[in-house]
Amino acid sequence: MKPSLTLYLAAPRGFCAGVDRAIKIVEMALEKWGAPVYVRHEIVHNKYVVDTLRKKGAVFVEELDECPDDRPVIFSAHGVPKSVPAEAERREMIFVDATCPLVSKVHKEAERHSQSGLQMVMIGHAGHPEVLGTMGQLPEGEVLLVETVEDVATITPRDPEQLAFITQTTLSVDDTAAIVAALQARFPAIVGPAKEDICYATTNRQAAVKEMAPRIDALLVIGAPNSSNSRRLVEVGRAAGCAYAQLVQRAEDIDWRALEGAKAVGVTAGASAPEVLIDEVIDAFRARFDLTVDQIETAREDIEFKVPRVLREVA
Ligand code: 2E4
Ligand code: SF4
Repeated sequence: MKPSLTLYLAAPRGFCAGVDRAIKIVEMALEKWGAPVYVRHEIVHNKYVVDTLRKKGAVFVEELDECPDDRPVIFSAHGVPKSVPAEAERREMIFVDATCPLVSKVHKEAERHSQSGLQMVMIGHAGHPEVLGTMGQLPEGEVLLVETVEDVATITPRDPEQLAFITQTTLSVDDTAAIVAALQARFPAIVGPAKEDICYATTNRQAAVKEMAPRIDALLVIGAPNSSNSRRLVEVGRAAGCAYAQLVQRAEDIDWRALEGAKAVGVTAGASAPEVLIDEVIDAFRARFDLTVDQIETAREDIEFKVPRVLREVA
């Protein structure tokens, strides 16, 4: 007799429109130009996705100087500093930018504020490729980074009256609200978006986790350790009262002993985790439990982003 267990699947979960588009761009580039196609940085932060594309002929590198001049290169969904397309142009390379349009929107926001004479404060995680890409839209020193509420007290802007803020798209909605409040308290004149620049997919996945938290004994988030939005889902689960919330890349990572005695487990997936990995996790549960699967849906998503024009004629 297997023990009984209810698995709650969060909805929305997994791929967002920006990830879907970025993966399509690599696939279409391989069709149009043949292999190898170079990709600067993991197209999205998921080993399964990267390994699958590698088998089709994508070559993943960290920097442009690892690419030859005569093969196409794709920039990852997280965005790139301005210096990267500039260098690709100088080398007369074929390049396709797979930056999510919602990240590009933040890039444009930063430029617009800077052109009107404001210095930027970016809320985000140091070293993350999206943060490097967004800060790299402006000259060095034009963007001050804050990661925490405490950091707000330490920054020294040129003119506290001439400031604007932008954010990374994958932050915790609640943590960011606290940082924005601290910025507004210290710099009352600071200009910014209505709330922050966290995208719809990040917001929706966090809301679904909050909704399921009171019903579950444990939460599993399918995603990679370098995936910011996935890691935030674990934190949101813990903050919402889930004593056990864990990031897993694959079913083989599940710590079954930690789930002993659990009657209800929640499963969600970061924006870069494909649905096959969710299916794999469900199958692993089914092998061990008398399983009931239920979905907790808090929003529907129907956003799609077009691929760049250069790839549109590819079937
Ligand atoms: C681009 C922007 O940013 P994060 O580490 O969450 O990236 P990941 O590749 O896991 O997710 C897709 C993505 C890409 C999210 N925002
Ligand atoms: Fe774009 Fe949001 Fe997806 Fe990031 S998580 S790729 S910003 S839609």
